[in-house]
Amino acid sequence: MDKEFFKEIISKFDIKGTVVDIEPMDKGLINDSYHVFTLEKGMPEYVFQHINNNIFENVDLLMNNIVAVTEHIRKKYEAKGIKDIDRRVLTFIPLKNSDKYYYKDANGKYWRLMLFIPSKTKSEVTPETSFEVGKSFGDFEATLSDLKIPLGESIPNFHNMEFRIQQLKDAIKANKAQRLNSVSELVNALLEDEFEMCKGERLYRDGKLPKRICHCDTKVNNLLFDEHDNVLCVVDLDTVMPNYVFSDIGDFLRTAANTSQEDEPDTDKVNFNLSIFHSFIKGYLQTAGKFLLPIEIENIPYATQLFPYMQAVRFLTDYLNGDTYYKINYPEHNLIRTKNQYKLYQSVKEHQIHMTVFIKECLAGK
Ligand code: GN1
Ligand code: MG
Repeated sequence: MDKEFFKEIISKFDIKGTVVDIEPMDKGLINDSYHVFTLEKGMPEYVFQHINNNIFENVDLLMNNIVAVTEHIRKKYEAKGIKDIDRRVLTFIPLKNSDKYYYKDANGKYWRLMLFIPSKTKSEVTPETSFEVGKSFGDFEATLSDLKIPLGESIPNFHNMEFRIQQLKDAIKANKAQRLNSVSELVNALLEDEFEMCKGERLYRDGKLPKRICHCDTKVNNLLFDEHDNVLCVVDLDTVMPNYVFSDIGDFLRTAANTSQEDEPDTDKVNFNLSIFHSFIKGYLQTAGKFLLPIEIENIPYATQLFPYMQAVRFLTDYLNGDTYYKINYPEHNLIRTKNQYKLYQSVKEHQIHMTVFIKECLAGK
């Protein structure tokens, strides 16, 4: 980390106070983040981030999305008289004398700056926290449901299952890393369920399923909590884009309701945790239930299956391509992840009827 270089870039932004120190923050696999300290008491601290434009290719679109979203949330909170707004929504800092919210350096790297929010994060959930998380992500969608500015897709086709299947098929055809032989069984098993899992895209084409503004990376570590463990703020807004609500339901449960980590090699340890499902869905329906259509609610069990399935397809695609997208710690890492997610997918499948009954009971207020 070149502090002097960073200071130079930070000085392009419209900051208050004098930068005294910059420390790396350990959050995020995709963007690198740094905590910026200022000299004067009472001046804000900042988070300085390098935006990974290999993944987010259109930084202009990305930052327009984020600014539209945060300004909308801020206005609604102000109208509601919510206090402490600077801790409840991210505040991005523009460049000096400009309406641009990112800086492109001479090497073509992109940077942004936002206010630092003193808070806690969590990497694990309990049924209690899952309920709060469900409420928060449902509320996030509800708050953005009347945003008039159209958002772009910061990663085109990010959660489009048909597109992800096509990428897998392309990877199979190219067999770049010469690994196809060793995974043919897994490939066949995944492709067997392709039609069923692409249901969302068909419902959308038939005009039955809407796209709404979703977070699309609903992990518990993308929420900030206050000192009393109440949710303060939804962060990591890079993937906020129009999508099916399935994304926000499915990706949370994929990560939080797995009884192990997504790269646990022993698949016997991988199971679907129903109590996390129950509490998340209860919380989510409390805030999102107001605007969801019956078709979205009916398909919550499908959404819950879809995400481990999609993730297995994405990990396997990367494995076949020679590990170019996800960071790996050892050669078979993506294969281990694929097997893990496939096992989770199977475990979720076993609970389909239970999930459907639970949702009905929830709506009936039981
Ligand atoms: C990536 O970096 P992280 O963990 O927030 C990926 C997600 C995957 C996840 C799998 C932009 O997210 O979609 O579900 O890895 N994000 C992007 O661990 O591709
Ligand atoms: Mg993320």
